[in-house]
Formats: sequence, structure tokens, C-alpha cells
Amino acid sequence: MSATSGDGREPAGDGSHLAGDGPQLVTIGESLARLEGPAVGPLRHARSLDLGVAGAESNVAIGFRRLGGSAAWVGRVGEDEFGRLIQMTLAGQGVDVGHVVVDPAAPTALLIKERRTGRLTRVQYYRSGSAGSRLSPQDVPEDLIRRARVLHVTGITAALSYGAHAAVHAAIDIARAAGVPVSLDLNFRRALWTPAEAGARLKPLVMRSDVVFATEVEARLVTGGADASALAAGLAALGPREAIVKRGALGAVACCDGDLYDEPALPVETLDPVGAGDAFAAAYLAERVLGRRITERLAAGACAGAYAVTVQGDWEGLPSREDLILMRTTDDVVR
Ligand code: KDG
Repeated sequence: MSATSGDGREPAGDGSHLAGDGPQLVTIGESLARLEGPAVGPLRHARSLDLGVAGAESNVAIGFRRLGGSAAWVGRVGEDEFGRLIQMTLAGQGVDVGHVVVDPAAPTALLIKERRTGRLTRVQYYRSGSAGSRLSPQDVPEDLIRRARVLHVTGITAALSYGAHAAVHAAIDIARAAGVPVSLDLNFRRALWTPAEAGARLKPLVMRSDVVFATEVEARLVTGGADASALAAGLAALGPREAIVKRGALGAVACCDGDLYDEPALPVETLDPVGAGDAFAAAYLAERVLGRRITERLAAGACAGAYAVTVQGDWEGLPSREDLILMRTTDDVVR
């Protein structure tokens, strides 16, 4: 049974002993209010919409936190109810929101999610000109990044605006100067830019990262290769020590220090695939910060991804450390 502390926050699990004088993971990006129908089917037939929070970077912060690490999310929200919802939700999950900027001049972005089938989800954004897209290098907290164990950024932020793209590079500049590893998830979003634009902006980010996560489609934006292993090697050849290519139900392959690894996916029933990549990244990074081997990082990533897809919501199904162990150690239905 999980307990909450007096302030309603979820407690950290194993691994919190590593927490130093600042959050271990710092991530920067845009979080959005999320509206989705309560059931699978065309949204026009929904009589009500559920309200929640989305955002690739904040999903990773929550996932990392659930596995016992400490995490901060940095971004801009509007001075509105959706902005308050994002701050309240992340704080409730134990994520540090002390460096979030409240922007009175622009609204918090909105994401509408339509689960057309169990496996197919359509997403529509209302984020052009949003507070989050007005992120700039001035919003990047230098001290927080310098003290972190990993900086995590995504291609989504780089797509939002000139300033947001510059903010990602500014954060990487700080991390690299301080010897903090940089983690990048390419997270290509077709609604935000073309493949050509994405490739041009993502490649320099890959070259400045230590750990890169991509799907096969995303990897092909910046490198070539006949299969997932070749793509992982191609990504690693651009600079990162660790390149992970995620293949959904087929698992993941990684190229780490020149060696290739293959991690199978866990067989689960998919209810909502959105957020699986963030779950993978969160678990991989949580194990990395704990000094675990690449095989353990990949296994944790696959397990977290499996948990994420079984639950409706972008982050709600993210596992605790106890959950990870349960899925790996028993076949019993009642646990
Ligand atoms: O990876 C899941 C995210 O894509 C989702 O939570 C929303 O950040 C988001 C986006 O921009 O699509």
C-alpha cells in the first residue's frame, strides 16, 4: 500500500538516499493542460472531458521521482487555472517547481487527446503563443543545473519557438560546462514542425548530448541505418555515449560505448500508448543516476514503459520501484 506524507506528496521510494543538495534530475520544457474523453471513440460524442496535465519533460520528472529520485521541472505557465493545475499536480507528485515562471501575458497551453482506438491516439495542440512557448534562456536556472546529476531535455521544446530552442541550448551549455550529463529525447511532434526542420535542429542537440532516446522514425531524422541497431549506432556516432532506439512492442536497442544491447518489451495490454517513451527515459535515467549497469537501465525502462501503456493518462501509470520489482519477479495475478 502506498502512503502519502502530511503535505499530500507521494513519498520517495528506494534510492532517495542519493538526493544531494539539489534535485538530481533537472528538466526544462512546456507542460500543458490535458483534456480527453473518458472513453475510446470520436471526441465529438464525448459528453464530458477529463482534465489533467501533460508534458513530456514533466512526465519524466514524475517518473524519476516515483522511482525514488529527486527532480525539478522548469518552464513557463500562464497566470491562469491551467497554470495552477500544472504547478499543483507536479508539486503533488513531489517534483520541485520552485523555478517555474508564471507569465501573466500568455495562457497556459492546452492539449486535446482523442483515443480513437486502444492503440491509436490523436493529439491536438492549442499552444501557439502559449506561456510555455515563450521560454527563453533567462528562465534557465544555472545553479540548479550545475548541481544536478542529469539534465533532461526534448526536441519538443526546441520546436516551440526561437527562445525555447535557445533555452535548451543554454541549459546544455551550463550542464556541459559543469560536467552534468545531458539526456535528450528527440520526441518529434509532427504538429510542431516538418521532418526537415526537426532534423536540422535536432542533430546539433544530439551532438551535444550524452544520452539520446529516439524511436526509429525519430532517429532517421538525424542519421541513417537499415534497422534499429544501425540507427542506435548512427546516433552514437554523432557523439552520445548512450543511444537508445525504442521500438514499442518490439522493445528497445541501445548502443553504449560501442556495444549493442537488445531489450525485449514486456507483454501487456495497451490502453493508452502516450507517455511510454517518457516512462522509459525516466526509469533509464533513475537507474543511471544510481550507477546501475546498462542492462539494468534498459530493463527498468522497458518495465516502466509497460506500466505506462496500461493506464489512461500520460503519466498516471508510471511505476514506483516496488512496481518495477513486482512485474519482474512474479507471474501471480494477485500480488
Ligand atoms: O510524451 C508524451 C507527451 O508528448 C505528452 O504528455 C504531451 O508534451 C507533450 C507534447 O508536446 O506532445
